[in-house]
Amino acid sequence: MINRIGVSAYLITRFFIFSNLQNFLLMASKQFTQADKEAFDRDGYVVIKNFFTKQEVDLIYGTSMQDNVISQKSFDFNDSKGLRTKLALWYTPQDDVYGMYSRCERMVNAVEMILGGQAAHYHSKLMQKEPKVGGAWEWHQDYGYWYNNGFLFPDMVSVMLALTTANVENGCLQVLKGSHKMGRVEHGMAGQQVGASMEKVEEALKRMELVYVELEPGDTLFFHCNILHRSEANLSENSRWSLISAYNLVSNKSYKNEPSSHYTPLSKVPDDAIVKAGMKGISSTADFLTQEVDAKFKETIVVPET
Ligand SMILES: O=C(O)CCC(=O)C(=O)O
Repeated sequence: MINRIGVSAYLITRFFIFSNLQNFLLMASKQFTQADKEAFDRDGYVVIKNFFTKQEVDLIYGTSMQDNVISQKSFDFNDSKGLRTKLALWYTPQDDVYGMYSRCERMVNAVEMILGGQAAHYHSKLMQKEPKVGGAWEWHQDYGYWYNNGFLFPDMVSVMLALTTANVENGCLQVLKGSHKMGRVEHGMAGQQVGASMEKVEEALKRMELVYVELEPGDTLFFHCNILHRSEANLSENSRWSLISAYNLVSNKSYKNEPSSHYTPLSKVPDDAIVKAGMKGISSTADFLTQEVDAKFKETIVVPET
C-alpha cells in the first residue's frame, strides 16, 4: 500500500516536473546567435526554426484571420496572370499583437545584430496568398524599390514569420543564395509589378543556388534587402499567410517623405508581450499604405532600356 502511494506520488511529481519543463521550453524564446549572423552575411538570408512559439503563432494568425481592420485595409496585388495576393501594410508598429511581434526583444536584438546598430521599423505587412488565387511575385530585391523611396544605404532587412506552412506547392519564397553580394540591380516594370532586370537575374541563376524557403508556422526567415527573391502563385488548396516586418538603421533616414517610423528608434517590448497582447487586433487609425500611394510610388521607378 505504502509502496503504491509512493509510486503514485513519484509519478505525479514527475508529471508536474515534465509538463512544467515542457511549458518552460515552449515559452523560452529562441535567440539569434553569432552563427546565424554569419550565415546571414554569407548567404543573404537565414531561417530560424520555431523562432516564434506555436502559442504566439496561433495568437497572431488567429487574430489576423478575424481582424476586420486588416480585411478592410488589405488590397490586391495582381501578377502578370491576373492572380492576386492580398496585402495589408502599415508603418508605425502599435500595441497590438502584430506590433508586439515587430517590437519584441528577440526580434529587435536579431535585427540590430544584422544591421550593426539601432533599428527602426520601416513597415509591416500581412501577406495573404489564398488557395488557387494567390499571385506570383517577380524576381526583385526589396532595395530595388526602397532605394527609390530615398534610402541611400542598403542597411535594411526583412523578417518573414510563417503563419501557415509555406512550401513549393503553395508558392513559398525562393531566394538566390548569395545574390545580396551583387548589390542593387536595375528594376523596371514586369507586368503590373516592379521586377529586377531579367538579364542580370538570368546570369545570376547560372552562378548561384536557387533555394525554395519552405517554412512551418513559427519558422522565421531573415532576408537581406538586396537578395534576389520571387515566389510562384499559390495554386494549391492551402493558404499561405505570412507576417513580414521590414527594418532600417535609424541613421539611414530617407530624404523623401516616408512616414517617420523608419528612423524612430524602436521601443522594444519583452518577449512575452505577444502572449500578453492576446488577440488584440490593429487599430483603424494605424498609418496604412493605400493603393493610391503605392501606384504613385511605382511611377517613380525608372524603367531601364531593353
Ligand atoms: O511572400 C511572397 O510570396 C513574396 C514576398 C516578397 O517578395 C516580399 O515581401 O518582398
